Amino acid sequence: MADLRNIVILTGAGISAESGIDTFRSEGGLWEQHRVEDVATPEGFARDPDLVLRFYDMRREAIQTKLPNPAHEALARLDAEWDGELLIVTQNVDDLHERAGAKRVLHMHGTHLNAWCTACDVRTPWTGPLIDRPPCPCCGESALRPDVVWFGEMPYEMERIYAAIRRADLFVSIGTSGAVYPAAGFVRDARNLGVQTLELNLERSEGSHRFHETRLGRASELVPAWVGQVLS
Ligand code: BJW
Repeated sequence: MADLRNIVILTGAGISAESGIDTFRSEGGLWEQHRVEDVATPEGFARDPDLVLRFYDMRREAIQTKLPNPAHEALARLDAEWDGELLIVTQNVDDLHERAGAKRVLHMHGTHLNAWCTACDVRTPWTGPLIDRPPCPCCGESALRPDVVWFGEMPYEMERIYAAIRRADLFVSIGTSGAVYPAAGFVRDARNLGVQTLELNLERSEGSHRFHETRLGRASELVPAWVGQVLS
C-alpha cells in the first residue's frame, strides 16, 4: 500500500443493513415487498403518486430513527485521517455516512432528506411527509417529489465520479449487489484504468469476478478491519 494516495469508495444498501435499514434485493428486501416499476420509476410516480409518496414518507421517517454502525464510523475515521484524495460515492439515500462524521460523501442516487420541486427545480432539505402535497418553500407550488434517482433517470454528479476514478489508486466497493448501472460498471471502468479494486460484501455479488480481491463478511467487521489496515 506504499503508493496508495487516492481512494474512491462505493457504498450500497449493505453498509446500512446492520443499522436496521432494509436492503433492496436480499431475502425480505424492499423489492420483495414492492414492485420496482411501481415505486422507483418516473412512470410509476405519474401513475400513482400517492403510492410512491407513501413509500418514501415511510422510509424517510424510518431512517431518522436509525444510527450509523461501525462500518460508517470506520469510513468517517478514514475520511478524517486520510491525507490523499478520498471520495465516498454512496448509492444510499440515507444520511448515515454524514451522521457518522464523513465529509467527502457524494449521493449519486439522491437523498431521502431533500424534496425536489418539479415546478421550480429547487431542492429543499426535508424531513417530514410529502403525501399531503405541502407547498414548495421556494415557489409555493404543490409539486414536491422525493429527491431520489429512479430507474431511467440520470444519477447525480457522474462527471465528478468518473474524474475521481481516473485519479484513483484504489477503488473499494462495500455492500452493493452490483445489479444497478452505472454504479455496477465502476469496477470495470477502474480496472480498465489500471486501478486496484477491492470488494467488501456479505456474499459474492454479480460483479465479484471483476475485482482483484473480494472479502466476504459483515460490513461492521470488514470495513473497520480494512480501514485499520490502510491507516496503519
Ligand atoms: C451486506 C450486508 C452486510 C447485506 N454487510 N454487505 C441493461 C444494462 C445496463 C444498464 C441498464 C440495463 N437496463 C436498464 C439499465 C439502466 C438501469 C439499470 O441498471 N437497471 C438494472 C436493473 C439492469 N439504471 C438506471 O436506470 C440508472 N440510470 C441510468 O442508467 O441513467 C442513464 C440513463 C438515463 C436515462 C435513460 C437511459 C439511461 C438509475 C438507477 C437508479 C437506481 N435507483 C434505486 C432507488 C433509489 C431511491 C430509493 O432508495 O428508493 O437505487 S434502485 C436501488 O438499487 C437503489 C440502490 O441505490 C440501488 C443499488 O442497490 P444496492 O445498494 O446494491 O442494494 P442491494 O439490495 O441490491 O444489495 C445489497 C448488498 O449488500 C447485497 O449484495 C448483500 O449481500 C449485501 N449485504 N447485508 C455487507 N451486513
